Amino acid sequence: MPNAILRVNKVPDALADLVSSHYDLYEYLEMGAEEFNAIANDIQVILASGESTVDAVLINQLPNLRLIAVFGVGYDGVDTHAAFQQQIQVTNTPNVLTDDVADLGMALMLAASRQIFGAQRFIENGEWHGKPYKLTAKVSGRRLGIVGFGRVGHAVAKRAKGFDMPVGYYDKHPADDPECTFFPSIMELADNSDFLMICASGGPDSLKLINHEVLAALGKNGILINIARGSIIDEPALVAAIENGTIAGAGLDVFASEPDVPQALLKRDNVVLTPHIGSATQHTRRAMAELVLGNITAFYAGEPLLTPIGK
Ligand code: 8YV
Repeated sequence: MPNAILRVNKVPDALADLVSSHYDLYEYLEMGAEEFNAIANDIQVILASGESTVDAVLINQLPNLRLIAVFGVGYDGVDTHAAFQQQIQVTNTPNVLTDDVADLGMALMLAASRQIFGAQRFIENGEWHGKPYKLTAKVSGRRLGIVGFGRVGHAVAKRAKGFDMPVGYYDKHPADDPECTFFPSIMELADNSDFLMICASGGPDSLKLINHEVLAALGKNGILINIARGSIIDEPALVAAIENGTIAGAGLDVFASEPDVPQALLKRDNVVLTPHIGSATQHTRRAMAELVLGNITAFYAGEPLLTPIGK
């Protein structure tokens, strides 16, 4: 059986080039049904990204599939239940991107609260000649609430301590971290936070966790930051909260239906938007690519995978 790999979407070309120099790489999105059927039996590995959908329908069309290698830490698009049922392993790229994602979280928090982009537009529009920029909201020393206290959540908390911010968090279980306060519900966390930063995993368990009630609890001085998945926020509720002043602002790297961003969020001084760039530095994307290739190499060598997802 040849070493055939199916790229389902969005994995960087540099990684695809590396992979195709060692293995036969097929482009799922560029294939017609006839071509797909002709190679379906040869595919042992799927190469996916954090945003890819690898559902049971695709998995069940590939009888010799043994590995789904995800370029990203989030694997909410992969039907892991269907994969594990067929003895298919799944790998992701944890750790190597934690710093970048946490850095972006801090950048969004600072930029939204201090209105960095609004202030830049103010200069660019020539408005500084008439009046000073409006006063904004302080970051240092104010309360940060983190939703999802995993690797990225901890990295954000570590950075926030440098800003003298009291840190609270919500997760399924309290963590062993006496410097951060556990809140048993998101409502309580939101009620006790000036900034609410979403660092949780995507998927059905976190779907629309941040709804109208949570935004109301965050309140008119609160700022919401999302560096995780758009699915975690009820986006229409967020748009309404921004339009009505229910919250003070937002910093968003992820959206419910990327690359579409609600029109109502654009061009506001209190809303900072980035196009899902949490892990998108040259350094980290190289490390992620090496990890993906390492997992694929280990798979074909019959060795233990570097970063398998537990069943
Ligand atoms: C994407 C991500 O995987 O790690 C994740 O979960 O969302 C990102 O790093 C990346 O954009 C590649 O498509």
